[in-house]
Amino acid sequence: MAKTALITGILGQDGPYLAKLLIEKGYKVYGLMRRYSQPHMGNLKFLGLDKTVELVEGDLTDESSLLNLIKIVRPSEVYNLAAQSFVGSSWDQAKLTTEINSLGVLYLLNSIKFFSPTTKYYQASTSEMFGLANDGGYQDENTNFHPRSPYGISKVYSYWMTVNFRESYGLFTTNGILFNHESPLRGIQFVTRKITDGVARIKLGLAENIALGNLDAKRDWGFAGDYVEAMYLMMQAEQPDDYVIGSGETHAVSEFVKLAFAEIGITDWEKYVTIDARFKRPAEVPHLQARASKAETKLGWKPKVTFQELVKMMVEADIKRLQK
Ligand code: NAP
Ligand code: G4F
Repeated sequence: MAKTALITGILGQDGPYLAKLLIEKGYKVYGLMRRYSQPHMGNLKFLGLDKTVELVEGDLTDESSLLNLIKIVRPSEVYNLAAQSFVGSSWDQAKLTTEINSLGVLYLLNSIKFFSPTTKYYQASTSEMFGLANDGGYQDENTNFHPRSPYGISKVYSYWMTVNFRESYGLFTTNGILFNHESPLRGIQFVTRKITDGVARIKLGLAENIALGNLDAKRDWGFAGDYVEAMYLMMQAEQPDDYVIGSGETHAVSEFVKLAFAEIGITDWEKYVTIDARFKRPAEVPHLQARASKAETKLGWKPKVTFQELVKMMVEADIKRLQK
């Protein structure tokens, strides 16, 4: 019998990459989407998956929709990728962020506990939970949490709820604590896509500059296609556990900008970037850098795409997209 997987957040960035991987491995994949007046299938289409993933309706804020779904589908694995995932909006929409990212996880875990306790559960946890905390400049599974945004706080709740369902009820639940990962499917409001889209527009004469916020923040950036492999590996491990996933390298936003402009032959990038206070945050996470040695040792996971390759891939994809 083919394994079945339910992926929430199927229309976002990670959902389609994960669906592709699981379909290649022979899974039947269900994708949870909320109700739309006009569904946006762009990311699924980009990977040629719009006809192979079976879309099911539901919403993380609606407990009964999740109870029904788990009762009917009883998937082998649930990958909970759905979230209000944009840190910048989480101050103004703190309640909604909490309802989706925290309570939504509780509803989903309860649905599994009641109707399909053998289902394995993956929780999309995040390096934002570390916030200000680090150990000698790095973050790993033993680093304390000091979240800096309502988003980070909402994810600390879901992290611990995921651990608690494992400890209380013996469910197979696992947290992937993923550092920033990007791709041509990244939402346009996140800084990497905003930069690569802006650079592509400047190259094609469609824009003159890019307005950004804090250029000094440092992130550990990788490629989403590599990171979904880590999600899959965590779910195949003999015992459920929690893993930090990242590249181990950190770069300032300004370095990303510099490399992206270099891809179109511009070296004096400062002339094309304006600083706009609207894109600065009430509290910043200044430095993220993963120590992902546990994932390497226990899962055999390592990222393949380098930072430079990622920037190039995203700039090229945006130029191509705009030329169309
Ligand atoms: P994304 O592109 O923002 O996708 C999130 C998806 O969740 C969207 O498709 C969204 O639907 C869906 N969603 C939001 N609210 C929902 C609700 N109430 N019910 C059902 N679906 C809902 O995020 P991503 O980059 O793929 O990230 C996937 C997950 O990993 C997220 O949980 C994120 O917080 C976490 N994470 C991401 C990173 C990263 O660097 N990308 C790092 C660490 C952790 P719509 O399409 O309708 O908006
Ligand atoms: O691209 P960002 O919005 O991503 P952020 O806040 O690091 O969050 C992403 O990664 C998390 C994992 O660590 C995920 F959990 C989360 O869901 C999301 O995927 O911002 C990156 C950095 C920040 O320091 C921000 O202040 O870029 C800085 N920045 C500078 N100018 C900007 C801008 N960010 C955005 N979005 N827009 C700007 O104009």
